[in-house]
Amino acid sequence: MGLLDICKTVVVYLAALFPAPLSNYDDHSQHVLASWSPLAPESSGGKHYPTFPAPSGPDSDDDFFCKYPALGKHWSPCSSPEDRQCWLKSTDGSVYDIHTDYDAEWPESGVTREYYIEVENKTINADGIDNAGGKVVNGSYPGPWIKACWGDLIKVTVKNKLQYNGTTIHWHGFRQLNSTEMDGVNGVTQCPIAPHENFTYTFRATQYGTSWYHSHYSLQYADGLHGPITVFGPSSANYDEARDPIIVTDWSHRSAFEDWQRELVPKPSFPKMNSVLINGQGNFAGAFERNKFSMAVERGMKYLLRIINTSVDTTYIFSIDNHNFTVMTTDFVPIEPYNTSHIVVGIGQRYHVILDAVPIDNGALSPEGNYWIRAIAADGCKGFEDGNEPDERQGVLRYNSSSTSVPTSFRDSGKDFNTTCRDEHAHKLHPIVKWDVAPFQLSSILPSPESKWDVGKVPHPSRPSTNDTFYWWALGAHPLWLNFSDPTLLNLDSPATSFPDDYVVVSKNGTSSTWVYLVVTGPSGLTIPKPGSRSFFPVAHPMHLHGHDFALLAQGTDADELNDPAVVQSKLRFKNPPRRDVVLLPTGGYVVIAFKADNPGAWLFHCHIPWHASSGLALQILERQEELRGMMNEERLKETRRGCKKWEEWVGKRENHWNPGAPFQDDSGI
Ligand SMILES: *[C@@H]1O[C@H](CO)[C@@H](O)[C@H](O)[C@H]1NC(C)=O
Ligand SMILES: *[C@@H]1O[C@H](CO)[C@@H](O)[C@H](O)[C@H]1NC(C)=O
Ligand SMILES: *[C@@H]1O[C@H](CO)[C@@H](O)[C@H](O)[C@H]1NC(C)=O
Ligand SMILES: *[C@@H]1O[C@H](CO)[C@@H](O)[C@H](O)[C@H]1NC(C)=O
Ligand SMILES: *[C@@H]1O[C@H](CO)[C@@H](O)[C@H](O)[C@H]1NC(C)=O
Ligand SMILES: *[C@@H]1O[C@H](CO)[C@@H](O)[C@H](O)[C@H]1NC(C)=O
Ligand SMILES: *[C@@H]1O[C@H](CO)[C@@H](O)[C@H](O)[C@H]1NC(C)=O
Ligand SMILES: *[C@@H]1O[C@H](CO)[C@@H](O)[C@H](O)[C@H]1NC(C)=O
Ligand SMILES: *[C@@H]1O[C@H](CO)[C@@H](O)[C@H](O)[C@H]1NC(C)=O
Ligand SMILES: *[C@@H]1O[C@H](CO)[C@@H](O)[C@H](O)[C@H]1NC(C)=O
Ligand SMILES: *[C@@H]1O[C@H](CO)[C@@H](O)[C@H](O)[C@H]1NC(C)=O
Ligand SMILES: *[C@@H]1O[C@H](CO)[C@@H](O)[C@H](O)[C@H]1NC(C)=O
Ligand SMILES: [Cu+2]
Repeated sequence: MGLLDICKTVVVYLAALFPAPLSNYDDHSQHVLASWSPLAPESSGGKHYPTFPAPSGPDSDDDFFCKYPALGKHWSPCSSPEDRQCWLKSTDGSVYDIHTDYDAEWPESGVTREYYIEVENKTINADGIDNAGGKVVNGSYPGPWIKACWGDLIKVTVKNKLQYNGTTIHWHGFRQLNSTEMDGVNGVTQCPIAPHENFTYTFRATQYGTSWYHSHYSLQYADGLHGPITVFGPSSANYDEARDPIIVTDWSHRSAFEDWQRELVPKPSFPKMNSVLINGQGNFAGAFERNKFSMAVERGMKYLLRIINTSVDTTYIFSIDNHNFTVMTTDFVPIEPYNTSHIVVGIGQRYHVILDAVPIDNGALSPEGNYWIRAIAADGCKGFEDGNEPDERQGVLRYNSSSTSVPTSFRDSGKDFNTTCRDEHAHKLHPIVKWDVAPFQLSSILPSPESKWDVGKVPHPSRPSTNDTFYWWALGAHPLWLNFSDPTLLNLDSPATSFPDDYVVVSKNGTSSTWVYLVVTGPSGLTIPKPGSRSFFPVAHPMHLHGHDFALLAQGTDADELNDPAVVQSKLRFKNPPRRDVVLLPTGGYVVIAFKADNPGAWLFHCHIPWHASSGLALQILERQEELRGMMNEERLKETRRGCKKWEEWVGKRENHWNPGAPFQDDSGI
């Protein structure tokens, strides 16, 4: 096929795809910068470039297109139901596909996806009971779906309409390569956005897949302040049609700010959740049967499902009766596809799976063609009162979209179905773009307090409203406690050692090929706290690193194994280990992770259970401070400084006019 033919093909394709005038584009949710006009390539100097509908699914507005004006006419789209591995190909044989090393290259599209979102108070009734302390994005829970295509620049202006809280938005799992100031962590990369003010986040989608954005201000995300975000790109397995994200979460009827104080006293009064929701819908004690999430499918089709766990305190096992899935990503990392009947989704974790819409009972439909979609709270990782666990039957898969009947299907009772709290087994997770991690001797890093962290509880006598009977979670001796007004990124001239102990700054230098290794343990040890000493509790923690995917070298259920480093050494996987951005630290166990020092920045590493993060279970990696200081020139820090100025003005005013003298910050800040 000649060049001209390809151009013609693209034009014909375009004509077929753009029946309506392009002004449709300029809708409320997204604006594509109009330096070019996709509908009229001829009128813009005969410039052609790949334009094609994103696999966004029938449930949402289906006029979202990926466009690559910067690539030009030699490129064409190559994703089809028969080949989802391909994304873009050029006449000279180059491709962007599932094998592209997205750490190093991505298609720079030349497109900026602009969004504007507002953060506000709202009473949320998700399951039949009001939560008056709700906080939401654009009035909806979960917030609007933010979309972009692989290589786009994403630009989101966030306006804070809360009366009494600052806010920030963190783009979970986005690497923020060369854009650490856009990571959205107050006290680390910025000051909180003051009430009535805004902040514009600009960053490139170098990875693709599904994630979520959420507030990193104190406990806000638990009150509803989050939403899904997808970067469209290739897939390791084929599907016919994509569906909207499926967001599974636990839910409480009270604001997390009310429950927070209960975390700071010993068991059993720690905060409990009330129900489970799929896409913001659930039913508490049968109150709201009609609200159940439902998904209609056509027999024989293959669907891409995007599953996100935005929980506060619960790991779920996701399954659909009589159906298996093909799993093809972990977080933002494409993997060799594997089949399973159920998937364990930890807090903050995401999976792209393919649902083959053929029930597996000899292929026969159940009489009504309806099957339960289950979100089972994992044994050992549920944030509910004992005996008060919500119904696991949280949604319905319907082969007949007009049917309203209640499924009578049963959970797969096969031997494989295991509801223990754990991650998906590492041996199943093989990234397509492989990393070979440089081997190292565990015995050489274990003694280093900068490399080995033991999750425990410590007294925190200097904090407001605490005394020695209150225990704070920490990765080391010091629970994290940030100063909202004084982010790390505005202190790069200070030596790493001069940061307050409360900032838990861990300095890592090197080059892009230097590996950083971290060992994190959750010893069981003492269960009865002793005043003045560190104590350990057997609790699982989903640990999340900002700024990087990490390789999971080992994950074990017994931290004592590390007493003999040789035992664990032999278990370390260096050749293409699983890779992701959230890992479950098993109860009483350990994880060994590694990442490349290829992204100078200040990156939080923390437990994703809000109560634990608020009480200090976090540290920050200050990666290549010298280069970072060079990168963060005044031009780049303009938005950061503007935000801090507004924040300080508001804090000053607030102290004069609202509850003067009260301690303002009630937790670590994150
Ligand atoms: C959020 O709401 C504002 C105000 O109504 C609107 O302008 C904006 O487009 C909305 N954003 C999204 C992503 O839907
Ligand atoms: C927002 O919620 C807080 C606490 O839940 C409440 O004190 C405040 O009045 C609310 N503000 C608005 C504007 O609704
Ligand atoms: C944030 O707002 C909540 C009410 O929704 C309040 O309880 C809390 O103290 C506020 N905290 C900060 C640090 O703004
Ligand atoms: C990092 O970003 C800045 C501006 O945002 C740009 O000038 C610089 O070239 C980038 N550096 C790299 C290594 O990409
Ligand atoms: C953001 O705030 C600035 C300064 O307060 C203001 O000039 C600008 O119009 C605001 N932008 C939006 C989108 O609200
Ligand atoms: C979400 O993550 C939490 C914590 O790891 C876990 O307990 C829960 O089962 C997960 N939910 C799903 C749907 O996987
Ligand atoms: C998964 O199951 C499907 C049938 O549902 C089959 O076509 C496919 O080959 C299987 N994939 C793997 C990786 O086993
Ligand atoms: C579904 O997956 C399970 C493994 O998790 C396997 O034992 C079973 O054979 C699969 N069923 C089909 C029809 O693929
Ligand atoms: C689908 O469900 C509707 C409502 O229950 C029913 O009237 C219709 O016959 C069903 N269609 C099929 C093909 O079973
Ligand atoms: C479930 O998985 C856990 C952890 O992997 C394992 O210890 C346990 O034996 C399994 N249970 C069954 C019934 O297979
Ligand atoms: C300290 O904790 C004890 C036990 O919970 C409580 O009785 C006491 O009032 C607390 N003191 C302060 C100053 O909070
Ligand atoms: C990393 O470099 C910074 C800046 O040069 C220095 O202050 C810090 O001590 C170094 N960190 C380590 C662990 O050597
Ligand atoms: Cu935790």
